[in-house]
Amino acid sequence: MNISLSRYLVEEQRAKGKITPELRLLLEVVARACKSISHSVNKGALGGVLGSAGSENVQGEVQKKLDIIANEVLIEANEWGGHLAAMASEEMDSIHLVPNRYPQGEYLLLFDPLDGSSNIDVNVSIGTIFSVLRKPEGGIDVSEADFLQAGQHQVAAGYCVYGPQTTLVLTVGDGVAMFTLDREQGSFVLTQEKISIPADTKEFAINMSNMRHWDEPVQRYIGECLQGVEGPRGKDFNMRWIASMVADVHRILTRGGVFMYPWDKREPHKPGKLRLMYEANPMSWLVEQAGGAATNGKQRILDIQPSQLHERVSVILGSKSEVDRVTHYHQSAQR
Ligand code: P6P
Repeated sequence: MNISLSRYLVEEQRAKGKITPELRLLLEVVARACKSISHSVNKGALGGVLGSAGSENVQGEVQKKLDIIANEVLIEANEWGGHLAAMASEEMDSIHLVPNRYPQGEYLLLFDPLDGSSNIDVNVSIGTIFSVLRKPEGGIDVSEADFLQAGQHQVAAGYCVYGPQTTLVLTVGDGVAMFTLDREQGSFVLTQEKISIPADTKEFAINMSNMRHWDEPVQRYIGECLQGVEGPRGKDFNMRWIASMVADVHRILTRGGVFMYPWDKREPHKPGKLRLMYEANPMSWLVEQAGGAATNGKQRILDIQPSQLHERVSVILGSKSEVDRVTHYHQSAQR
């Protein structure tokens, strides 16, 4: 018998008390927004939604039409429910307060509305990433500072991958569950729970074109993988790089692997390319909840105390023994 997202959330609340009615409403609204985004994405050229919007986001990146559509869908879906105090998005410079005409809730929602935008026009999987924090006690108006909480304080995190299937992947701190969109019913159906990432793997995901710019520990790790069975690892490795974090992380949650977007010397002042608050933190919690690990090479990503809403971070996540090895190489290089 099919278990819907709503039933899963109600039964999680009954069993573990981790999902207040407001959090359940929040997650159901986000899931409904992802269904709507999936519908627009799947239309592609037929919906006139491909190509650039002719504008730039806070990161100085060209915005695709679908980036803006996805952002607007998430904002509109989450304003009226009374479960949220404010939202933050990769596509918006500053936080978005819930308008005064609606009641304010106790949660903060952060999202990358459409991650992997460079893949939109070439029909490769993309996705929405979201993270939920609790608004700090006290204080009347929400400020950006209220969002600057380490990833370990998340109360929910997940993503929706728009690929051959539209799959919602979610954790509230009690393991990772996957829901596949049943388009006839128009609902997300539980298709896997208690996801577990194999500790060992033979598959790494990194953009090899940046190899000459990496720091020594990453050069060492990837160099050893490339030496294969004759090298120090004693086995051959495979490589995947979809250039869509949601798709690469989904593969790792499904069959293991290690994903790396490390610091490199192209822009030495930036700690990495990926954003901490709404890409690395939600993905790191999901990976840890599935038995994997996630560091920036030096420390656990979920322990990083953010200082800016859009700050970037170096990301190494996935199968625990591989992440531990890369982190060990960084630590011995530091010594
Ligand atoms: P590159 C997509 O733009 C993204 O933020 C991640 O989803 C992805 O892993 C990475 O950037 C791809 O970066 O430099 O390989 O294009």
